[in-house]
Amino acid sequence: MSQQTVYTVTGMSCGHCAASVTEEITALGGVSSVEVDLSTGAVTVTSAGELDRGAVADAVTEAGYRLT
Ligand SMILES: [Cu+2]
Repeated sequence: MSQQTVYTVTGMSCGHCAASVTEEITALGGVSSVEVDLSTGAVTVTSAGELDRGAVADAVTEAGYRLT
């Protein structure tokens, strides 16, 4: 069963930022889609099961941004 979680990421300003965050989060196991809203920083992640928030935070940090 897939589930959606909305995270807020600060520091993204353009499509490249969104692409980096999307790439890093997509690399986490079980993630089927990532949608980024640049105007709000909302990142909607669809995954097969519950994601570990710490792992998502690490992925966002890896991309160069911060999970709030
Ligand atoms: Cu950017």
